[in-house]
Amino acid sequence: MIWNEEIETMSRGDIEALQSERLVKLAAYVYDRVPFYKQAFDEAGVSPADVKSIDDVTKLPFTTKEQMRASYPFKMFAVPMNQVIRTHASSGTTGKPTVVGYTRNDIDVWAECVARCFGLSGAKPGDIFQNAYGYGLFTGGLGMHYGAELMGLNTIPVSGGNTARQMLLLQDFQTNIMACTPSYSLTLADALLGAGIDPADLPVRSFILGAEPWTDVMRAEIEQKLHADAVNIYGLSEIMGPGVSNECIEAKDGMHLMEDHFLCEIIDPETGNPVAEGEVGELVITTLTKEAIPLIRYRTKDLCSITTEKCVCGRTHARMSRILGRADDMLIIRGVNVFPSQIEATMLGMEELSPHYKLILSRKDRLDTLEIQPEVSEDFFRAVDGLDGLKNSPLAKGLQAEIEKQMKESLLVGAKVTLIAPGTAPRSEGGKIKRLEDQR
Ligand code: DLL
Repeated sequence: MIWNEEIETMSRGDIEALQSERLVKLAAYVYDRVPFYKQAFDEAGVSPADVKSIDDVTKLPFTTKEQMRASYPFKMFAVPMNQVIRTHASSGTTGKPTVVGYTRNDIDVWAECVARCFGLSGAKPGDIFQNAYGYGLFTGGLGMHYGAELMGLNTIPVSGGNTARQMLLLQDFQTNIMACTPSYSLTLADALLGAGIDPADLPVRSFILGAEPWTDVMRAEIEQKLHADAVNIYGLSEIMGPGVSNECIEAKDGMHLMEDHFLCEIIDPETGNPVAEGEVGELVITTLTKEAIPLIRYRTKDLCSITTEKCVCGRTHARMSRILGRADDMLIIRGVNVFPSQIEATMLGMEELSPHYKLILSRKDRLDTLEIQPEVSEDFFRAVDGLDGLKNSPLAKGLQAEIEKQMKESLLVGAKVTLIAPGTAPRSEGGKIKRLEDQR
């Protein structure tokens, strides 16, 4: 179902007019209320009066995660603290977390965006929704929760992890819609199959998967194992949380952006200049309606492309592609840019492998080297007679050579491949998965 027909099917002209009207207001709002933006506008030599339409957005300065960190915890808030009714923070693997606040209106807008995502994912009022994103400072749990309640779903706030309980609820509560990370959906699929539960017997129709990169090959595997649709949801805490965009179940071909609330650009991450429609670059988002922490041209570091081409579902909002990598976790191996998603896409097509793997980056003689450790399937492990065979058998050596060859073709740089036994690569225990070990 289309949750908000009027907004989601607006003409492109009307969307852009609404965005322009909101951008004009936003420029004045941040200039007056956030000292950080007053200074940034002044330094860029731009005043709110220069902003007359969305075409003027490129005159405005960028905002980076580093700048948000430097304003820890509340310096970028645009409203008095007594108007902030919720605070979330990103986990932040290095240094201080990034803190974001929400006014009551921000929470309502967020719920509206997420309700649209449920519509996009094939949910309808009355469905039973098992929410396996983590509740807490992470935006996944509570973000999905409010949107689900707004749509009128029976919302089960089970949170992340605890696979035995997830399986129990799936069966006993007869869940129709489930949300979790894509890597966790595979953990769950394996646990269900391992326990002799056939997912085809469960009434789950859709899995709403996001918060980490995944691929279409992985989607095929998830859908086949879980007998349900797997749709992609995108978001980030700095901008709002989940619900910035979501694929429609009809096309599963790009995530519709909530363009009435977010003005999105794709830029060349090196030069900062806009790229042509359809080209890959860094996603930059301006929040058009956020009150507590409005952001101007936030550099997400997520690499993707955007299209405004018509979609079969009837919605008119632009679609962004899958996230193809991050401008900052891009691996540079001997001068070649390598994205973990490329490595994954190459391996996921091979039936001798499970969808799990580990990457190890090390430095030898000042040269960066990449080692890929794909986990083999149970069948393959049996065929080579266990661990010894995995190291020494001609069958395993052949597979290893084949993967090395394919990697070289797709990554344009050599990588060492070491096959590992089933069950030994990292698994998601409920949240985002960490596959890269950087030993440099
Ligand atoms: O991960 C918000 C979220 C929760 C999105 C639940 C979807 C579902 P952060 O923890 O701030 O917020 O991480 C944001 O995760 O910049 C991307 O690099 C990555 N990411 C999020 N969704 C996707 C996706 C939440 N569908 C960062 N595909 C973003 C690829 C994603 N990467």
